[in-house]
Amino acid sequence: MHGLTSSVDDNYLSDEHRMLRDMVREFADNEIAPVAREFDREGKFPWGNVAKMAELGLFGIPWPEEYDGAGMDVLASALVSEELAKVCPSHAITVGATISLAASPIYYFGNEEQKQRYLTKLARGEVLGAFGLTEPEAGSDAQGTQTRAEEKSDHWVLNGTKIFITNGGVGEIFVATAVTGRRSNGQKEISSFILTKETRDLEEALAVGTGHAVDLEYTPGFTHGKKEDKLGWRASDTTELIFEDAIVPKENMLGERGHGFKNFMQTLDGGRIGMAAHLLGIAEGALEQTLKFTSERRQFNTRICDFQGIRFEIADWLTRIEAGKHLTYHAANLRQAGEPHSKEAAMAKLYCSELANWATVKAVQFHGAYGYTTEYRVERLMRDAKIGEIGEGTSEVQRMVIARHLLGPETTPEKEDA
Ligand code: COS
Repeated sequence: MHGLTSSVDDNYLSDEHRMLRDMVREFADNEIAPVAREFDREGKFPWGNVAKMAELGLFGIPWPEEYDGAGMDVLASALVSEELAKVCPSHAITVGATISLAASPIYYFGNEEQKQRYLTKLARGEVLGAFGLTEPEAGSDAQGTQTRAEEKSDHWVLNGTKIFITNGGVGEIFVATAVTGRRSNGQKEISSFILTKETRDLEEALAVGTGHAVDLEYTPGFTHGKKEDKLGWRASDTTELIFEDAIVPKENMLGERGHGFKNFMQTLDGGRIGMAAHLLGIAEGALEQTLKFTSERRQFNTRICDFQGIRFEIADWLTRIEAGKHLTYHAANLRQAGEPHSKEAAMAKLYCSELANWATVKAVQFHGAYGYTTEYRVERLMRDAKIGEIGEGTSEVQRMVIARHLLGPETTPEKEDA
């Protein structure tokens, strides 16, 4: 943290990690902090900074150099999310969703040709990407997907709608799930596909030289829907994805037929680590702002950070941040090592989402009426924190995942009868 050191960092971070962290920190302070409030207020997508982040190589951090990445690791990618989210969670999720949700399934489940064609573009930040899982009838129950893919001789025809998709309008490369048939046990057979479309903001993308690839063949029948007007993450782009007889070539199936659900669950295991880091960053950003404010603000002729009521809360805050770091960095290292990490990712995400929400409410409280105005960053961080308990699996879903590791699947009377 600015002005504070964490011994947790000493345990986990290499010199390369520290250099990356410091570089992103400097970029966020110099380039993002001055404009974050305006982009939030206007709900405007920060194309100029996206181009700068692409130039810094932030979109390719965990991918091998052969795919135009930086050849670093999952922890490095988490550090990028953490540093960006301290200053502007909207910027952080724009990068995070491209890495964890679009590039990641292509890296882990794609064939060589798909990696060369799509992953390289995402890794360079040449275009943004997204992941289509959630549907009107498939939120927490991700297997409830109703998007269908019908097999033809040399292509698939997709019909359906995905909702609440980060980077949905601005992105060009997407991975999405669809039902391709029935399994022998009668359950839906879910597969995943790579689809492409032109960015909605073509003019802005061309102006900054990022966000549009001239050599992508777009998927006919695939478009984005309405842009959501949100409580937080206001400078990030959230839209529907619409497939109307979308024609996807056979070679764009991602991974094996019928493995789409599992592949997406594994993708979300990684996404949850990125989100944990993001939420940790929000809690740290809110603490930094609060330390600054409470050591300058005086009441009753005393710096307000000298009141015990504030000191004790700040002590808890720092303690929780250190605990959140252990959970998050540990989960990142397990994923990097190819070890099981669903439970650890869920724990990190659950813990850090509750931490970010607790911390930002405290931050606003300790800023008093100032904290309730848009002049101070903490009100934006408080609004941005809320999605942490909802997106990439609600806190209830994280608890389901963690409990299943201890207790196995839930049995209900209907399931026992069946
Ligand atoms: N990695 C690999 N495989 C996994 C997995 C994981 N993390 N989680 C589940 N699976 C597999 C299971 O092993 C099971 O395989 P078999 O059919 O071979 O037995 C299959 O997937 C179905 O698993 P399960 O029965 O646990 O699925 P459920 O329908 O009960 O759903 C939850 C599990 C609720 C955890 C899942 O639907 C979920 O994560 N929902 C939230 C979705 C979400 O986060 N959405 C936000 C998207 S915003 S980017």
